[in-house]
This record gives sequence, structure tokens and C-alpha cells, in this order.
Amino acid sequence: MTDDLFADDTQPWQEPLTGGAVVLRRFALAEADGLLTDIEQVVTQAPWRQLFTPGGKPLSVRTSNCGAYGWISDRHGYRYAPRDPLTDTPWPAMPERFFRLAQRAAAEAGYPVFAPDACLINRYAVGTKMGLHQDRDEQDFSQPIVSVSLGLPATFAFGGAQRSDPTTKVLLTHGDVVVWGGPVRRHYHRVLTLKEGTHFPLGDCRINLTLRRAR
Ligand code: MD3
Ligand code: FE
Repeated sequence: MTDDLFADDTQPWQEPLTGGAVVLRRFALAEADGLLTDIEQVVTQAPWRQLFTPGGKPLSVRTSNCGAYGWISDRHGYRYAPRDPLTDTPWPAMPERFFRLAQRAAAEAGYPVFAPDACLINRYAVGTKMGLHQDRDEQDFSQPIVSVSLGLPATFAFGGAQRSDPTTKVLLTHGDVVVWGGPVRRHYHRVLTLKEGTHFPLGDCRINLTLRRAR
């Protein structure tokens, strides 16, 4: 009777996806404010910027990085670099909170020795998306990728090893963490156009962290 009134709806839970990915719902929720403060700190040193594909097409998301390596894209290709080309200085250090969260999430999904050395930070405004692609700029594909979703919800679609393979969709909301290990690590994926909305305290955007072992 009092169950509903006093139910605790803040506890995380796990949802396995196909191909070895695991969604840890709300896993980062308790730390979300701290993560946002850390992101603000990172972008004072490595400001948000727009990247271009090697072919010269703009990516619609805005990006920054922290950690020993940052993912960049320009006319010379996609790669991990130890310095921010905008400031010609090393990327800001990875905040402890990012590292520990990623390690805890990876362990939960069966990767007890994950030590990320790169964190890509993507910011999606309403109306932006990320096209279908594979992540293949890292050295060791047996290492998982941990993604943390903050702010507005986004629908994420992931397929198979071929661009034309059918996709599975999953809605990722504030505080959700996904560990992408196993076969799905090599699979095509994309983020659908971000729908209008307002999130407190982030406003009208979504921020996604991807924590990786680049080298
Ligand atoms: C599934 N970012 O940065 S994170 C990316 O929401 C990227 O910003 C998306 O795709 C975003 O490369 C999705 C989740 C993610 C990351 C890597 C994957 C999903 C993945 C690799 C394989 C399969
Ligand atoms: Fe990706």
C-alpha cells in the first residue's frame, strides 16, 4: 500500500542488448551533476568545436576531449592525437570521476581491467544527429567502449558488421551508461536526430561521453 509512495525509482538496473552490449540504466544518475561540472571544467581548457570529415563535411555535433588522447577528424583523416590542435597543448586530464565511473561500469559488464586513456565528449543540439559509422580508430578492439548519456534522450541505433545490416533501436536517457564490448564493438551504429525538449539542468541538448582505450 505504501509501496508506491515510497518506492525508490532511482536504483540502476541492467538491460542486455544484442551482440554483447549492456545498458546500465541510471548508472551515472547519482553522479550526473558532478560529471556536468567536470565537463564545464574540461571545455574551459579544450573548447567545444566543430569537426570536419576528411572529405570536408561538417559533423553536426560539437566535440571536446580529455585524457591522454583525443579523437579528432580533419582533412588528414580520423585519429587519436595527444594534443589539442586548437590550442597545441595536451588535452585536459581525464577527471577521476570519469575514469572511476567507466571502470566501475566496465567491471559490471564483465571487463574488470578497463583503463580508458581517451574520452570523447559530444554535444548534440536539438535537430542534430550522428550518421552510421563504425569505431575503428582504436588499437585493441577487445577493449570495450563505455558511453554515458546526459541531458535530452536520444534514440541510438546499432546494426551489424555490414553497413546494410538491420538495426536495433534503444532510447538512452540522462544517466544511462552503455558498455559496448564483444561483437557489437565492431558494429555500425548511429544516433537519430535529437528531438526537441528541455532537460534540467542541461537545457536543450544532449551530451555523450565515450570512454575508450585508444592505444
Ligand atoms: C556501438 N557516439 O563517438 S556513444 C562515437 O551518442 C559515437 O555520441 C555516439 O558513436 C554518441 O563514436 C554513441 C555509444 C557507442 C560508442 C561506440 C560504439 C556505441 C557503439 C561502438 C560500437 C557499437
Ligand atoms: Fe561511434
